[in-house]
Amino acid sequence: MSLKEKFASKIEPMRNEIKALLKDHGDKVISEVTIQQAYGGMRGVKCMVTETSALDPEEGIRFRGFTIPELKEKLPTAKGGKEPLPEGLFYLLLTGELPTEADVHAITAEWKKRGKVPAHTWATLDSLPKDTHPMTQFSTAILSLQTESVFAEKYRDGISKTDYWDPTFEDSMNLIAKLPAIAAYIYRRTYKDGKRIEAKDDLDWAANFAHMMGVTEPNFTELMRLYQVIHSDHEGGNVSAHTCHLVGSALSDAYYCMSASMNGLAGPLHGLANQEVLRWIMNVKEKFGGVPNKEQIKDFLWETLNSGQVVPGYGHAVLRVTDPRYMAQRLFAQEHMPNDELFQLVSNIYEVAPDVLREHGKAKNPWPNVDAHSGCLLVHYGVTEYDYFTVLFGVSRGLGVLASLCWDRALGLSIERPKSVTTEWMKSQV
Ligand code: CMX
Repeated sequence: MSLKEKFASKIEPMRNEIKALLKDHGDKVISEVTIQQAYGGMRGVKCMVTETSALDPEEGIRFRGFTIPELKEKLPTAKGGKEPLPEGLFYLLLTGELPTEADVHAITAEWKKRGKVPAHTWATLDSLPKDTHPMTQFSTAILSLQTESVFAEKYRDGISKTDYWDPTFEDSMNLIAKLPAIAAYIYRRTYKDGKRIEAKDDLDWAANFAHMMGVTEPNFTELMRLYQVIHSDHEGGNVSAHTCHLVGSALSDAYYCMSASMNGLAGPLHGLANQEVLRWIMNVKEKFGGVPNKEQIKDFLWETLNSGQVVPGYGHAVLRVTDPRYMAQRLFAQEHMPNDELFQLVSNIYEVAPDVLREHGKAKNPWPNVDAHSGCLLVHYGVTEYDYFTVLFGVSRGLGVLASLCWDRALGLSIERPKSVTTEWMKSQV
């Protein structure tokens, strides 16, 4: 059964399940909202549904019920490789089932077939100054692809609401297929010779991404597979996922949604934190004229906090433990680059920063998140241009937010329109 057929087979039972839930228990109260939450980013308010993954504060992320170590064990890998293939993760996110090797190969082939980027997207990128931030380039290129939207065309022609999922699936598959080539070209034009490297027929999606970036070290290819899996999804309330869902709720197509999602990921409190971590590390090295010792790291952490800045890569809105995505990357480093100078520095920061943040007393979670670790792995393989790092995150995030968008349309979720109130109204309540 193809991925599309499998997804289609899941829709009707899920619709019926939700219909029954709403009929029998639609009035059940699942969350209350305080004034603090209304001003404080709605933290903890349960008011949206995302099927693809769930985040437990004490345990971390589960993708359709599976932890990262479980995914590493259960998802198909490339021949000779050990890391899970992102194709398999996408299958899991979309269908809720683990794929077979054949399912994964079929997706690799499908994305290859859909991977050709139209000339006007290359021209759009070429029209931007080379020093345009890579995330601006990425979001702009994705938006330029909106000309290809099957959903927009079908909607214009008059499609039934029950069929929205079909062109949304087509748009999502077409877009995911093109993301690596676009992201790789942004890397080539911003930092390298500006020439595009064509995809190879015998490579999987993440391996082709590495190849098109021009980074051929086999362990980097493995890193890319792992990286693309673990950055994909973090339940629905984070800025990039929520933005995709919100924009999609107006029936904007997958290209509008994904471009908007990437604009949210580009914020320094969200995905851009991975570049900020590296910038912070370079600053600390520069200040102390080399690799700093733990005392010097501690001093620099305090200097950062006392100047009113956040320590990038630490803290989280939901997590209250070390991010399992951090741990997955740490394990990769321990296996492949135990003596790497930057990895050791990242490890030393890990030993010092939680105590400093606890003493500082503001952050509810003093532990590192995913972004604290990714940069040192990339630099090890020569991808040193840290302003680019969030694009790598963005390609991966596409897998999660677009799988969710397909479900949003399959379930016919409503246009999002929460009620806002004024401070005057708030005051009238107390
Ligand atoms: N350094 C300094 N202060 C921090 C902090 C950090 N790493 N993390 C939280 N705080 C501060 C907050 O800014 C907040 O201060 P105010 O009361 O002055 O507003 C206070 O501690 C309480 O915040 P919180 O409830 O613990 O955290 P939030 O849910 O508000 O924010 C996050 C979460 C991730 C934005 C925050 O921890 C942060 O800014 N971290 C650094 C940036 C970062 O690494 N972002 C990446 C997150 C992962 C991702 O999305 O990619």
